[in-house]
Amino acid sequence: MNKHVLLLNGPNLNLLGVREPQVYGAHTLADVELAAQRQAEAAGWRFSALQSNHEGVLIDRIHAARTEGINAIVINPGGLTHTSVALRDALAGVAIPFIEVHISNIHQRESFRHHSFISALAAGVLCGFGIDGYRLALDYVIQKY
Ligand code: CA2
Repeated sequence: MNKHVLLLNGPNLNLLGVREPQVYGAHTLADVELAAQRQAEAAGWRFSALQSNHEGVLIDRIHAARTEGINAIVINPGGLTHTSVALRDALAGVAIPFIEVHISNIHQRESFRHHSFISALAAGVLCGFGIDGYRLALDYVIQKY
């Protein structure tokens, strides 16, 4: 059976390409998801994606990923990165390898963005590469898992 990767995006990332292009660039979330789908499928992987503005929806999707046999997760949790013990517990609970992606360099920004509740559990963390971070994360997933 083909390997399966899940791309998750958290709160407000539906606004990509619509607001704050100086921080997050001009590409939309649909552009990001389509490019990731093409990249995954070209490598023979199955691809699923979800963006939600709701913490519990993301947590439920992570739980479902375990029963579906998802092999790896690429996640940009948005602002939940800096606040959510519950999201961290969900990722720890399913024990699926994941890569944490941030479009902006969170370390160049406000100090409250410098801490991530999930980084210590991540296989790797990419930040500051713009939307290329998603492609780089997926490259790694495809060669590693
Ligand atoms: O740099 C990232 O990818 C972030 O995860 C984005 C989050 C922010 O809270 C993190 O600190 C870093 C915010 C997502 C909001 O996305 C927007 C996109 C376009 C316009 C407005 C918000």
